[in-house]
Amino acid sequence: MGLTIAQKIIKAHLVEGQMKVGEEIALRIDQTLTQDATGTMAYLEFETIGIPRVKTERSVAYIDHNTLQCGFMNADDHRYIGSVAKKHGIYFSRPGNGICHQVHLERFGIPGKTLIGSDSHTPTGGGIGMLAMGAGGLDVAVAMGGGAYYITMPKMYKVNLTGKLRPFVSAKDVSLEILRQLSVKGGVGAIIEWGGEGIKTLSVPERATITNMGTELGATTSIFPSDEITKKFLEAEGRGEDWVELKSDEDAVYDKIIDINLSTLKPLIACPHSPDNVVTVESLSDVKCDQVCIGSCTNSSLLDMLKVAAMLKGKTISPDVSLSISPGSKQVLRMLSDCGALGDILASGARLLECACGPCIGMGFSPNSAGVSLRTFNRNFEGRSGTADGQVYLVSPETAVASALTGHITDPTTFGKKLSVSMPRKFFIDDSAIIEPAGLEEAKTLEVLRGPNIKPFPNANPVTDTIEAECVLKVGDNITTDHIMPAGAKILPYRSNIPYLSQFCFGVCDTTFPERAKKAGQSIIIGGSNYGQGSSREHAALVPLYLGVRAVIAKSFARIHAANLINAGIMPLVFENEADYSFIGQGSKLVLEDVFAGMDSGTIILKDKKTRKTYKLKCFYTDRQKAILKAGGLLQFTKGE
Ligand code: MIC
Ligand code: SF4
Repeated sequence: MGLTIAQKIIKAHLVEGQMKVGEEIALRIDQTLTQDATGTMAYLEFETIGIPRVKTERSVAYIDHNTLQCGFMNADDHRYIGSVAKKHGIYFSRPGNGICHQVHLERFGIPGKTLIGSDSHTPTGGGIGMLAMGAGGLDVAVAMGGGAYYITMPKMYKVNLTGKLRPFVSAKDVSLEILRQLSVKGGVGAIIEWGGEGIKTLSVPERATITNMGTELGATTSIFPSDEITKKFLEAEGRGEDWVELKSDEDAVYDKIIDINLSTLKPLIACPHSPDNVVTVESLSDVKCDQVCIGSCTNSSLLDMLKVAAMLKGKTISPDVSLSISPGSKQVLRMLSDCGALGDILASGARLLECACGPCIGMGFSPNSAGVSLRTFNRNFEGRSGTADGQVYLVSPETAVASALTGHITDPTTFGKKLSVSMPRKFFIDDSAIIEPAGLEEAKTLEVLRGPNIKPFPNANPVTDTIEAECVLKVGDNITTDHIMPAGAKILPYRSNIPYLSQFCFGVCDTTFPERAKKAGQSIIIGGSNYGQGSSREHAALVPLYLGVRAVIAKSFARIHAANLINAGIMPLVFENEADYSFIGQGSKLVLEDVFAGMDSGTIILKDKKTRKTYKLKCFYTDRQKAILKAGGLLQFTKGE
């Protein structure tokens, strides 16, 4: 039987397990990336593991999420990451150099290699044929130390593209179409391979937009073949020698095949507050916009920005709209500036922001109260923009510009004549903001610089055979890590300070949660389906751990968050009978009985002390995961090995 592209890469990197869907497999990791918001924690964990030099082929530390440096906290954390990187063999991409996924694609990504990153949009690398996955910081720390990365062997889905996108319909619309079809849960447990004749019409940045948003489907990752188009892209980056061809076998078998005809797609838009809440742009043409933001790791490539500039050229944006542009990297900004396109953007009345995540993670540019914000980003979860009642819609750069010009949501296909924008044959290469690690001898003499913002980790809490705890919070379906541990300008500077962060835990759902959890001592959270979707931030597990959460019982979990809970020593448990969800209320006093035997049998019994009713909970822990939970988390487990 033939293999898919992902199966081929998995096979070449398999260090443990069998490639059978649903079984745990361990992979050798070639490359890692971190960003600042998850990076401090990941490097503190790496230091605790105590390996002097990274064992990967390439590890890169990016600073892109929080570059504002308001106060010492952020600046100290950046200095810490820079110094730890230099000492331990990690490349350091300085603040301003760009968004990790964009820069990694440009300067470091290699087809056929495995990459894990402490950021959920790491699958962007699938645009050049990498097996690139988002992971918790601790998993990245272990991989930097040469340890394997454990995942459940995914199913294989294939999307067959035919036809060609019409003018003003773009790769983002392809992402929104697949989200419309599959929903934010549709990719869970699967790797999505993109193929068919239609992919020949898509450049690397367009492919990367699509793999980037595969994250919103809950997929383990997404991948394109590495073909002539990939080769040209790498050559244009001066890295032609990194190219290898990658394609699936003719007789590869897929668990699901989806057909999309690019020629029939219309501009689409995801309405508040979920990326799968998708309708056509034309159906919302009477909605006024207050703000438009163009950028993020989804849509900040040079190609995107050149299209934006071409549409804005000679025009002025609506006086009622505030437009921000964040190019994805210094390379993009420099090339925009050199060819004059930046001038066209600025002359339209747009504001230029730094080459960073910026508004995407609520670092400024929050909309006005109840304001309508159109964003070329990948997430529109409630409150993420920094404005609690902000109405965020996700769109393509083309729809964003058309709407910024008219002041209301506008289908860009009504815009007029076709744009003539193409990829350059050579990119401008300037790696001056990437600092190489020190050599072995120098590294020994270097000191790691720590600021007072770095506070100790929460104490490990090994799983015990009986756990008595109160249900302190009950939430519904699709709870995101932005609900559990919000980000934004006020909170992000404290990503190295779990006690401080804890005051904001679940703030979007219930501001009284932190106090109640502390008072309860030990607690349990009840969730609906797809609990913990969204980001890879391990803070969404470490902070609940700090507040005394021992288990989360849900209808189902998102992949990275379930792994982060186990890594933190918190048990993710699933209702055997989903209907039981409705019988447990906030305030219930609960007992998990015979936990160790239950971990082995796969069923743990939950008892409600008041009603004396019992419920069956499923747990699918591997031996390794059981050992991690009994050790009180992956860090303790790894140190004790
Ligand atoms: C996000 O887009 O939600 C983030 C911010 O990039 C996160 C990482 C984080 O919370 O630091 C992600 O996607 O993993
Ligand atoms: Fe940054 Fe937004 Fe991409 Fe996350 S989704 S990496 S915050 S640009």
